[in-house]
Amino acid sequence: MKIARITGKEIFDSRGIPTVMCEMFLDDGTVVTAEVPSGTSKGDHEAVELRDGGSRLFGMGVSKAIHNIDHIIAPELVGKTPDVVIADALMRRIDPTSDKSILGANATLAVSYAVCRAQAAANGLHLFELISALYDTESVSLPFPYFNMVNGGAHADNSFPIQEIMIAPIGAQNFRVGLEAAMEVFHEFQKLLRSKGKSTAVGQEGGCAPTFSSYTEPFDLLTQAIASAGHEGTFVFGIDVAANQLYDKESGLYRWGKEKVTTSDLIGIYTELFNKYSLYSIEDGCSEHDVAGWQSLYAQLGESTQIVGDDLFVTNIEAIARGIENELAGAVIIKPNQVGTVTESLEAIELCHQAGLNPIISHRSGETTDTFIADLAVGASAGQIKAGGCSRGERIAKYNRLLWIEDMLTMSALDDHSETD
Ligand code: 2PG
Ligand code: MG
Repeated sequence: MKIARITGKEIFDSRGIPTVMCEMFLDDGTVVTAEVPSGTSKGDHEAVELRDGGSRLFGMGVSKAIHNIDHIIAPELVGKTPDVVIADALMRRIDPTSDKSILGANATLAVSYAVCRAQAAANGLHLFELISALYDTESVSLPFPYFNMVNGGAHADNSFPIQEIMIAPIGAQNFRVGLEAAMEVFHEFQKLLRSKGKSTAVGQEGGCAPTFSSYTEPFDLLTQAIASAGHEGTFVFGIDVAANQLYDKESGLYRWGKEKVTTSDLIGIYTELFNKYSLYSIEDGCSEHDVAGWQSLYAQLGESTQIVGDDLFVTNIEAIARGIENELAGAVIIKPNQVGTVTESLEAIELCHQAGLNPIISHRSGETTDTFIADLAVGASAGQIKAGGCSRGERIAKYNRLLWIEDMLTMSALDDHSETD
């Protein structure tokens, strides 16, 4: 099967901001599509999202990226067999910059995702099976999920300093059971907020975003909601502080509510949260510009809790390698749009696995209903995923895809079992 036509399209993400879609036609009539996400709180060294500038759509249009798909990338791929390793290598040759600033990572990732789907279709594989073959995994597994319950920081207007409070079903025996329990907690949490006269409106990632009286209040309310849902002992907490957003490079201080705090004050807050609640994972606890802060955070809490780098690493293998060398973190957020191709995302996952770091596949705050990351998490057996809250279609789409994959894997395990009986 060969690629017959590729077109880029400007669509909108879950925030109402333009993003890129790629439509790919194969010569047997198969059509696949792919849509890319976009972040609100970004690392300084993420690959470039090409935007038009000017006044249309506040300068956020992506027609330049679409032009690059239609007129630069498509002519090179049309007539060829869909092969993501070859396609990604070709795009990296056309744009050898370290940040994809020529083609735009929004253009390259849309094509990279679409080529994967086309290659899977051409070979009669599910997307996660293709990714598993590319990554050479011996067996695939469902990821351990982090469900976003509270949105703050740049993802909401509630002045809550922590961008995300997540709950993770450590006691669930499979993905479906964990998701069901999280849904029950979410509804109990909304009920509780309502009873306290607080808003149940959600932020960008589907977690609630009311005003809280202290930084510990949401943890107390969530603990109560977990108990009312009958799931005591099932969940641990994860947070993404997205501390880049709180950091002042001049003073070296962090904004924490109305206060300004030092790195060691901040680590003190995390230690308090760790001691009081089951804080299992802390993402971007320090700014990427506070490397000494990362070192002391990891040295102080790295043994007892998962210290995760997102803006610090931006899915870039050189940055991850520096993190390993300098002992900055024990886990790495993997966001394909931070690097711009599936191949580079898999390289980053591989480096983590080799070095004993935990890769965590992640959505962005600006999402579409594209579910590629669900297949990526399973196919590369990444181990963990964060894909948003228990509301908003673009978040639930990923969880529904994971439910579907789990069912497929269960059915095929049952089939294998009955064949050997
Ligand atoms: C993050 C992400 C996703 P954004 O910081 O981890 O939760 O947010 O896409 O805004 O960077
Ligand atoms: Mg983050």
